[in-house]
Amino acid sequence: MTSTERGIAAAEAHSAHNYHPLPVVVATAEGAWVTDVEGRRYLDMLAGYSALNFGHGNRRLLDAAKAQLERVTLTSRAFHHDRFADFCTQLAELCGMELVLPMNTGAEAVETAVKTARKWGYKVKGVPDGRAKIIVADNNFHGRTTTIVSFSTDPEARADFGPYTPGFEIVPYGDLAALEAAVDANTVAVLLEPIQGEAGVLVPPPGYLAGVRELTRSRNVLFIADEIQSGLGRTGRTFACEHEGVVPDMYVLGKALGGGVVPVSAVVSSREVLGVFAPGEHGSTFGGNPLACAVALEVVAMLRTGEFQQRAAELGEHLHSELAQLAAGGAVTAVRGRGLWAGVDINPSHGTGREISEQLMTRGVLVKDTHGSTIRIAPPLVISKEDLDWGLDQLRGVLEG
Ligand code: IF1
Repeated sequence: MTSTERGIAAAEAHSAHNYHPLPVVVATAEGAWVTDVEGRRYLDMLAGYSALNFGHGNRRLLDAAKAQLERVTLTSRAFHHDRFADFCTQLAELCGMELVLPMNTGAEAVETAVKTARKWGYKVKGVPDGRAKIIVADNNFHGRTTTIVSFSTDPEARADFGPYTPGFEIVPYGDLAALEAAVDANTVAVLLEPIQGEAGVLVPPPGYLAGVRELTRSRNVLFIADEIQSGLGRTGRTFACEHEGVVPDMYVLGKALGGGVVPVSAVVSSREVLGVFAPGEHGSTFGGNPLACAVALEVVAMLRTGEFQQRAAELGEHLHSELAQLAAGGAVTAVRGRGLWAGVDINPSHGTGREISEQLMTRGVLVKDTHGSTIRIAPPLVISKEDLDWGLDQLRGVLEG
């Protein structure tokens, strides 16, 4: 057996099979490249589903983490620590908001957003207790907790996990009329991904997000933007909402906020909204811990200059023009996305998304298929143009081979 086969067999022998990973065992990584246990190198065009926007082994993030490791890593929120105030202040400033509630994973931040919206509904809007409604979009992906999968439309994510949490209504993504019809006196929030990731990098129709913003403002409903995957530079702006000139009532952040070094997530909003919490009403053992704050502070500092956003915008233009040419050839039936983020629908005659991913892996490129024959492309924002072009050459080779 090769060391790859040994590694896979050992993993499969002692772990739940809730994933079907590609047959590659990564050992080290740097920038946009990973190296497997046999020394083979791969261009990483998934970037941890956009957690690794700043690349593997980002020197600034590792230095920030290493320095903090030697100082203090966890206090719990039972006490203050000396990185917390700066983290909250600087993240709130980056978002143009007033308050931060730090958590760890994206799903925890989404759950926090749901609890915040409900409590705001009861205490500020005056919705009768227990009657709060939150409107979500079909084909959403907001995480894997039982409440979050309660409003999923993906049978794979939802089946066999009931009984489901009530209080959610699903409307078609991009359909403003359907959303308007669904808003009623008990609606406390609309929760949307500004671009739907798992659904295949679906960009909503122009004007949709602005319409949601106007509708929610006029009906005293919170607009919650789940920017866990779309945010922090991926689309060429700090937030995907910016492409439509929209500022939501609440940002839900995760993934790249921890730079792929530590899990860091947060809900960022106004004092009116996040001010509904009193001590003891919500929390987390690790939420806002010193190590997380140290890394996230460095992420915020890197985003403040706009260089990563600019890079994603410029290289993204190139990515999408190259992919458009592939589409012209018929091997690709559709391309969607913004910045360094694309959903590529492969002509099924060339294989499923999984088969294309496997063929790309043999050529030294790592991507992840989503549903059916769609692959997503989301490299670290630090990828060089040469490496991006090399990766696209491998995709071209698989499709034309
Ligand atoms: C898996 C998908 C992507 C997210 C958005 C919240 C979360 C996610 C917009 C929850 C997480 C991850 C989860 C991971 C694969 C990946 C994923 F395929 F599941 F849907 F990216 F598209 N909001 N997405 O994208 O954040 O709790 O995971 O930190 O579950 O397989 P998390």
